Parts: sequence; C-alpha cells; structure tokens
Amino acid sequence: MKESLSDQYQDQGYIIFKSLIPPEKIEKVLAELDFFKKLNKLYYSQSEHNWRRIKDDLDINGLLECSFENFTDLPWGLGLSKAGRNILQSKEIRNALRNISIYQDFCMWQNMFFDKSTGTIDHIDTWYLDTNPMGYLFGAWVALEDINGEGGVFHIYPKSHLSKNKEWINTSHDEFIFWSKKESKNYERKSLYLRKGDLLIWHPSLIHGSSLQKNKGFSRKSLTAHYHPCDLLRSKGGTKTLDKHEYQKKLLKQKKQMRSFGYPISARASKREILKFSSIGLTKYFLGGILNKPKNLMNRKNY
Ligand SMILES: O=C(O)CCC(=O)C(=O)O
Ligand SMILES: [Fe+2]
Repeated sequence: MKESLSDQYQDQGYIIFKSLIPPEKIEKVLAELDFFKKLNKLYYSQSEHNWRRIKDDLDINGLLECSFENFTDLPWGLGLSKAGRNILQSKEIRNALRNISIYQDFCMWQNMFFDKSTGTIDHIDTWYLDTNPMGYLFGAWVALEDINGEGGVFHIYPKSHLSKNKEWINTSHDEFIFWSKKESKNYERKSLYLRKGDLLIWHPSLIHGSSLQKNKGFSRKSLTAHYHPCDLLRSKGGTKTLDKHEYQKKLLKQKKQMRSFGYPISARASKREILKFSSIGLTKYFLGGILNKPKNLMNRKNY
C-alpha cells in the first residue's frame, strides 16, 4: 500500500510538495522585495535581531545579506505584505498542512524572506518555537527560484526528529548549538535542491540548517514560515504542561490576537498588534544604542 503523506512526514521528519506555488505569486513577491529595496525602507533582520535600513545590507550584487523577519507585518510595506500573505497564508499551504496534520486550521507564527543564503547553523526549531504539547509546529520553506547550490543550499538530517536525546532542554544557546552539531553526526545530511514553487515542510525536532553562498552573486531566494494549529498554545520545546484551566485561558488570549485577514491561514497578530510592534521597532531604530544592538546567533561563520 502507498504510504500516506502523513506517514512519510512522521517517518522522515519532512515532506516536499512539488510545484505547489503558482509562478505569478512568486514573481509578485520578488518584484515587491525589489521595490522595497529601492525605497530603502526599514526592516527587521532575523540574522542580526535588530531594525535596519535595507540599502545598508545589500551586497555588491544587490542581494540582501540578512534574512528579513516578519516581512508581512510592516505597515510601510503593504504591497510586500500582501504578496507574502498570498503565498504563506494560501489555500495551497493550508491544504498541504491538512495532509500531514490531525488539525484543520493553522496560524502563521513567524516568517522570513531570504534573498541570499545566510549560512544558518544546524539546529532544531523546537528550542526556539514549538507548540505545547511539543511537536505540532510546522517549519515551511518555499523556493522562489530553482536551487542548484551555487547560492548555498538548505539541508536537513532525515529522521533526526526521532532522536530520544533531549539534553538540549534548558540549555544556553551556545550549548544548544553544540548539542545540535554533535547530534547531527548520528544522521546523514541531505541537501535539498528544490525547484521554484516547491514547498518543504519539516518537523520542529528535525535538525536542519543551510550552507553559505558558494559563489558570489548567486542568490537563494526563498521564504520560510512557522505554523501551528490554531487550537494549540505557542510555546517552546521542553516547557512544562499547564493545568487545563490555565491552558484554556492562555489559548483564548492567543486566539483573540489572531486574524485571518480573509486568508485560509490565520496570522498571529491583529493590525493593532502589528502597529504596536512596528512603532516600537521605529523607536528602537531611531533611539539606537543598546535598544537596537545587533546580535548574530545563527550564522555558521560565528561557530
Ligand atoms: O533558510 C535558512 O537558512 C534557515 C531557515 C530556518 O532554519 C527556519 O526557518 O527555521
Ligand atoms: Fe529553523
């Protein structure tokens, strides 16, 4: 009998949906990023964990050096936001998630736009983001161009999500990265040469990362997002379980902030929340100093 998609996902820790995202949607989001760069707007860098002006971070080939976090959540980038939501909160991705989950409705917690490979250190997402109970978060990666490795490549360690080793719980970030490196040696690394429009989904305990650009000038245009079932509390792996009453109270609060904006997948924050985060972001950028200090934790060059 043919293995179901859900069995494949549970067994390997990942699954690829080929040619899922229509090319028009991809062209649109790429054009919107170019426009955003031309206007030299402010963005939040996931690589550096601070607010920055985009033109300061373009390399000589015009590629953005950092990953752009929550690019759908900027009131001063509405075209980019819409083009991003049209992909990341789409029916295509909702249906893919339904194929591998026991849940039906999902919420996008966070997302990133990668223009260029940032050489992400090997890690498991659950240390940063997961659900309570753990294991129900989905990592997703959309190829915005054919990936041939010249610009770096995303890789995974199939089956590593089945590891019984939980020594990463309650560790510092450095200890956790050390754990990930050691644990990955028990598995075989698989580089994923995806094609434009393909979607990869992985398990929150699957070890993954990416390599640095092999040749200058080559991009690795992609989007990532993390989703959770609307009926589960956002958390991180290894968090204590809550009693039923406390759980429901927190879940209700989480749901109140979620908005679908008319899309098949909800988003974490309402317009009001987005305005709040962005105003705080602007304040941090303009005041600068300690409030907006760069902190690069994920680049393999630093380890
Ligand atoms: O694409 C990358 O370099 C890393 C992305 C990643 O680890 C994630 O989105 O969880
Ligand atoms: Fe990750």
